Amino acid sequence: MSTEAIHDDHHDHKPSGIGRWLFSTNHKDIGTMYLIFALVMLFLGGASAMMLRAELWEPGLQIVDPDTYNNLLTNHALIMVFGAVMPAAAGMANWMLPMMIGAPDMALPRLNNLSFWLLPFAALMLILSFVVPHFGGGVPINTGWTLYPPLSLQAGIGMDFGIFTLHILGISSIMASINIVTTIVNMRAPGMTWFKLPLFAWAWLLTGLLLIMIMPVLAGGVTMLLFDRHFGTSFFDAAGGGDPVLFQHLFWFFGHPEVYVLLLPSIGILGMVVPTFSRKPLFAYKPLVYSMFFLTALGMVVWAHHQYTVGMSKEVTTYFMIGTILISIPVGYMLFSFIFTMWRGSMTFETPMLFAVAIVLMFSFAGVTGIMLAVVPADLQYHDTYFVVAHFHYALIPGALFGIYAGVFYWLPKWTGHMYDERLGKIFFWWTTIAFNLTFFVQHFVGLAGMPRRISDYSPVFTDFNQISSIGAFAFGASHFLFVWIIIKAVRGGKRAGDKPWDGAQVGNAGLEWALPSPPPFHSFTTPPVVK
Ligand code: CU1
Repeated sequence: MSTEAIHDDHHDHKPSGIGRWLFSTNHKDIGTMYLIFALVMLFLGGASAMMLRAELWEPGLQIVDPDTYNNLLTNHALIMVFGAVMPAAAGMANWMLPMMIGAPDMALPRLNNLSFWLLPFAALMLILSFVVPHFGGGVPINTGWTLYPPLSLQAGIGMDFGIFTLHILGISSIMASINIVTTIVNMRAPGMTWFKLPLFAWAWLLTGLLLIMIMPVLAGGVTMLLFDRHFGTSFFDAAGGGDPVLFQHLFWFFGHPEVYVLLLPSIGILGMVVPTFSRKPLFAYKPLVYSMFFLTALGMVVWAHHQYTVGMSKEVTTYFMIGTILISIPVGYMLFSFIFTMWRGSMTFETPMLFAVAIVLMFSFAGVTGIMLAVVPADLQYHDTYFVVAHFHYALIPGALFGIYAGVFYWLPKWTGHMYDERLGKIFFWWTTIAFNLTFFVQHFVGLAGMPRRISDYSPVFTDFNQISSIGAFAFGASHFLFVWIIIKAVRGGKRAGDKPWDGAQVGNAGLEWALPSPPPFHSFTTPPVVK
């Protein structure tokens, strides 16, 4: 089908009212729905985190029992990973990718609709998994997002709802990934060769491929869990000759690359934001793309660094240790690439750039604690302590969430046609950044001092630091009302955004706001460049 034909097809079919959204095959509408869904889930996941931090305000149990605490903790993780970060990144992919590569829409628009509309059902299932145990459904999901047996074999019916939630999410992610990969491979405008792709497109190509490789493994793992629970198998049940450690391998074969699924789209966003606000092309674009490939490939083969304590052989743990430490090479490369892009640039510090600079600093810090955790004898000490919690929140909040915020502020003018309130944006940046550091920095210390994670109570010696952490968390949560207000304000009005809202310099024929070594494609928002 030619490009024109696809175009016509879309103009023929234009439902109005609620139908516009229910039956939408338009990448911008679906992108908007993904982003709104992600925002709602961010508040739900945030609310569970607030309850955890309230419970941890002082020693002793105040507001929830231990099982409910662990259920909230599981929900917090699942909602943030699958409900907030992934859909937000998918929403940005939907909005921006077709325009970046010069395509009229996504390659598979109807599949796109289905990928999105599965999500509300997954969310409903997850909410049911939380509610049902309180109506005689047995023990809730008290395992954390890792769902390790034997605990997950003993939980009540809530666990089955949780497993179905993951099945639906998995189907949705795989379909969305197939769509994104197909779009990037097949729908590029003439002249948009591989090494002219914006970094965001590269990031999503690799993210999509990763998801296609890992989601089926998680689906298989939780299906085996379901069979152990109801159909008399014993894959993971030692009493029947099974092995619970097998589940850990299956889970982390998915789980470690999943971290990169969360990080890569945000790295792609940095690849757009940093050149624009430095008014220089991306430093070493090609090696940066290669290092993303290296990161993706290496990320597939280091999973067992999450399970050093289960008694694997010395040779195996050494392999996983060395593999994990090697990952600091591509990650370090990316960060230096962004630093050298900024180097001697005409930098300005609007909200997206503030987030970008903060990400480079705070994510590097997570890299350092990551190397500490990769070292086997050290990890045996840190395992299951708050040090791990502090580490991955420094990786994921700057690395994934702040990257998404950078993207939201960067593209809000293109999405809404209005400039957001820059003053409020800057307040939001400083508020979240300070609150985030307040919450998680101290957790390194309680962790090193031995405070275990995933436990609703703690020794009184940890009270002070936990209260600092809770104050930070409440401030972090509260800052998001400002975030929503900034977005609402920009949607409703404000200064009109021009073709190039950020005054990104023109380098040759390339607008830096697309951070391309090539001209922006014709389907973009920007005025088409002069064709030679
Ligand atoms: Cu990992």
